[in-house]
Amino acid sequence: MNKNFQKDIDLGLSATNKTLPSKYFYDEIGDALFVEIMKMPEYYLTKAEFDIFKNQNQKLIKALKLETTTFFELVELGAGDGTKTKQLLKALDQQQYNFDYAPIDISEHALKHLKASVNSELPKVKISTKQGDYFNVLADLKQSEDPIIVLFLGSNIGNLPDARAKEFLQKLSDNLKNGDRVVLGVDLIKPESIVLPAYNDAQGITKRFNLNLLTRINRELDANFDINSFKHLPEYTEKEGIARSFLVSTTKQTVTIKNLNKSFNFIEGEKIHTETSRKYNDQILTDILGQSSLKIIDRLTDSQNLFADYILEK
Ligand code: AVJ
Repeated sequence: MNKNFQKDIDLGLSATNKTLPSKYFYDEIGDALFVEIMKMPEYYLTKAEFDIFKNQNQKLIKALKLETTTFFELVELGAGDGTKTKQLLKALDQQQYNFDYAPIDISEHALKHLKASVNSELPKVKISTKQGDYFNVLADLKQSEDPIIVLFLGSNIGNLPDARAKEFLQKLSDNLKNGDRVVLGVDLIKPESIVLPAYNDAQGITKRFNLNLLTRINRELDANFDINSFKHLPEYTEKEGIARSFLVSTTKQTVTIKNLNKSFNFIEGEKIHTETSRKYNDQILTDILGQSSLKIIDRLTDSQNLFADYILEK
């Protein structure tokens, strides 16, 4: 784990255009900051998708054609705290659907929490948490005859460049049977005046989230990044539909990472690309689905048309 971290940081900072993988935001502090991000007034994504799961769960159940099943496996990739999903679970439970809820996460801690909260709030729902790699777990589930419904929410796919998102969906499709369905939550392309504040909030929480990556490198790789000489810079154009976050060196400086036995030079104004958050429309998603056998069969949006949950079928 730490070896991969070391290697990825070295690779990213050695590149001509410096970059660091966004997956490393999520240490204990990063997890807590992301919870704060989801509560920020500017961060519309979570609220919009919650609106869909709270107010349109009947439509969602219809779109997923669940009435025709006697039993299904409801698998969630990267479930987090399950706030949105619990709205759907509640509706399914009230209507006496027969299903297993199987959240998959790499964090044992997150799964333990989720299990406890589902058990107490929805005691009749059968939950079997699975820790590990998404695709290994899906490959196991595929062995059974039961239909699988996969939830991949929160526009988490947006962190992947299009080519990688394509590979991800292809791999997901490979691990499903014909007729299995996917709920893919994505943020929609919209004006800069709405997107940019979501990544540049007034309280500076996103700035702390971004800078925490350097704090983490300092701690885990014995480095000496001066947090005060880097600033948070988000960018977005509606034409491209991709938000990007950078850390910008405000001065000419050298940073030493002892665990790598290396120093990295920064010129004044030099950027480190730390995150890509892609926004979608039908065309872009269709292109990304490409040759995979997943087809769009429906699409639900929140009342303000900010966010979409696409229903895909293999
Ligand atoms: C969890 C990947 C969907 O890209 O909007 C929030 C992460 N980064 N603020 C996003 C994030 C900065 C978020 N995703």
